[in-house]
Order: sequence, then C-alpha cells, then structure tokens
Amino acid sequence: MTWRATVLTLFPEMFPGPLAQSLAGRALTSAIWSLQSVNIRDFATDRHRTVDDTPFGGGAGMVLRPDVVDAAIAAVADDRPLVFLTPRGRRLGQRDVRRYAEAPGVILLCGRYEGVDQRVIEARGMQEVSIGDYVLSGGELPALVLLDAAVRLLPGVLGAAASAEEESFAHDLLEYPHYTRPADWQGRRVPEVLLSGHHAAIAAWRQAEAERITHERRPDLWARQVASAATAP
Ligand code: 9WO
Repeated sequence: MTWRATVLTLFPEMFPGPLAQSLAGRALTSAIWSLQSVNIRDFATDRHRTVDDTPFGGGAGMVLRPDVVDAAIAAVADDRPLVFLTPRGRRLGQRDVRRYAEAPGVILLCGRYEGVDQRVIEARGMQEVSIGDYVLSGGELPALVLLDAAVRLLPGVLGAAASAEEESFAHDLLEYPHYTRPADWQGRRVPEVLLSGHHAAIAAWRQAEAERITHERRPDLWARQVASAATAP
C-alpha cells in the first residue's frame, strides 16, 4: 500500500522540493509514497483569507488561528499520526522515524509566524516534534527532513544491503569511515587493512572505528551503546 504524507502549510509550493530528487523522488513517481500538500489559507473564511491574528497578552508577531488550522486538519484527518513540527517538541530520533515509516503515513502541520494557537494542538492531540535546538522561520524544512528520513525506510526504496546498514543506527553507533580510490590521494593512504581482502579483519576494524568515533564524539550515544550491550542476549 502507498504510504501517504499530507502536509498542512502556508507554503505548499515548498513540497516536494528537494524530495523530488533521487531516492525519494523515484519512490514518489513509483507510488511507494504519495504527497498531498494542503494550503492552510484555503480554510480561511473571511474575504481577505486571514489565517493569523495578534497574540493574546501582547507581544511581537502573529499566531495561526485555531479555527482555521482545525478546519484544515478536519479535511484530511484519518488514521495517520498527526505531527506538529516545533522547537518545543520531543526530539526526533531514528526510532521515531521507523515508527512513522511503519504507520499508514503521516499528517504534518507546519507553523509559521510566532506559532500556532496552543488549543488546537491540544484538542487534536498532536504529537509535537523537533528536529533540533534551533529556530527556523517555519516547520516546512523540518517536515521535509522527517519525510526524507521516513521514505528511505519504506519497502522498495533502498536495497537490502542498505536496509541492513540502517540497523546499525539501532545499535547506537556512529558510522565507521569510508574510503574509495585512489588508494593514495595526496599522500594520504587508505588504511592497509581495507586493501587486505581479509573480510573478518575488515569487519573488526570497522567495528573498532565505529566504537572509537562514537566514544569520542557522542558520549551520550556511547553510554546507551554500553548499556544495551550489557543487557544483550
Ligand atoms: C518564534 C518566536 C518569536 C518570539 C518569541 C518566541 C518565538 N517562538 C517562535 C517560534 O517557535 N516560531 C516557530 C517557527 C513557530 C512554529 C514554526 N516555526 C518553526 C518550527 N521554527 N522552527 C521550527 C522547528 C521545528 C522542528 N524542529 C526544529 C525547528
């Protein structure tokens, strides 16, 4: 079955954007997934098609109105998870991405201005999701990030080898370094073991490198890795 993505946005022309290229683009053409971008403005009810208003309590900027956002959601809501992209959300991880890829699809709400009226977020029981600790001008780029991460996990998008490789993230390790020809580039030699043809030695070297780099750069991931290795069967 086709995995269905719906994006609610004031900038529907931002989709599929970069996802029309390469892997995700081919999968879109071959109907492994579908994309519907919905303009929130189409659900405004006044002559000027107003979607925002000034914040109660004062302050800078504008807030998306709950009635307009709710009408947009009502037009598309079904059995799919409803996700609001916001820096206030829970951080998106590979585990969440896998869960979205296994759902029938996702409905993504992209905010603009200073935000979306909190009542519609709560009333619709939206999952609030962040891709990282920075403020952007809207949720569209995070929505593209979430879609890219999920679509590559859909059956038929990647080959079997790459799917197995994805598993490695589940083990909380960063990737080992990669090398290709030339074997000597500007005096920098590829690690000898990789030229040896000794597959067991290569696998051991890669595992050691992945562990070293994880320990060095991501003590948080390393702690998880050590904990899960300790409880592994
Ligand atoms: C703007 C702002 C201005 C003054 C005081 C507080 C403020 N908060 C915001 C704000 O969070 N604006 C958001 C812009 C409203 C929702 C859409 N926007 C957004 C989403 N920016 N960054 C994201 C985002 C989403 C997911 N992961 C990382 C960033």
